[in-house]
Amino acid sequence: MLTLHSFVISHFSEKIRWTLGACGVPFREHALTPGLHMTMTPFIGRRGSSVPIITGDGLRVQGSDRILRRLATRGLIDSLLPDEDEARDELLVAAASHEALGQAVMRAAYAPLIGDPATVLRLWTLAANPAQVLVLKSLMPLLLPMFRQRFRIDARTLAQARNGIETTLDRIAERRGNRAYLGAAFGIEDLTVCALLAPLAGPDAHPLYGHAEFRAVAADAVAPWTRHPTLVWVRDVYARKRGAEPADSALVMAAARL
Ligand SMILES: N[C@@H](CCC(=O)N[C@@H](CS)C(=O)NCC(=O)O)C(=O)O
Repeated sequence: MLTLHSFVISHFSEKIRWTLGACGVPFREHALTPGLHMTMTPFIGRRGSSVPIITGDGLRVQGSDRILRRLATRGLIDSLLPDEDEARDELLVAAASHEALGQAVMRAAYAPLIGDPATVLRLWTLAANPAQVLVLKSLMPLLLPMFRQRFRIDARTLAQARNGIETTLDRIAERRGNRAYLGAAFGIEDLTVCALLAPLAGPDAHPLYGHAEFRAVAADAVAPWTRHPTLVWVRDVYARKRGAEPADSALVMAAARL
């Protein structure tokens, strides 16, 4: 069986979690604790420290777009792709083109929290055991400045991130027009865009991003766009397509601790 190594709060992990669920691919989720993950992910994925990573069934793939390609090659995500080879490749390239959106959402969501270590600790320890909580708490004064520097969360990059998000929200709305999806049917690009925007959209159908506590934490970051047609669309797609998480999933258990 596949294992998805994730953070429960990671939207790039949500992209793969949703994909596997939507395609009926059996998997278990190994939810790591942000901040402490760096002692494990370089050895699990061998391409740096980031999640998501997929292992099992002969696979060891790190990076959500690389994961999608490998799953596609194995014919595991056919229901989110067109039949013809060329069109499949084009759609995977289109999905991968939203990497910058994911990074911008990450910066915009964390920027208001960087001066609030208690909230960051709460979000990062949603899947942690008590010992990990203690260790992370003691490391916070060291980790937060490192995190801020490594992911370049400063006034200039925040302004760029917010501009990028706004442009993308408008562009997606324009491209979609009155259609239900970006393509002729729900596909991997729709899922990618919706997963990467979900921390801002706060869809009811997502146990964590739709949780009142999470929405309150994200409120500052989302404020200008709460009613933007693209975020309204994301909530709608989640309602129609996301499917329920199993009651014993890492995500549901994390949401119960929020
Ligand atoms: N391009 C990567 C981006 C993944 C990414 O930025 N993941 C974040 C969590 S949302 C992460 O793991 N950050 C911690 C790190 O890089 O060590 C992908 O598509 O998987």
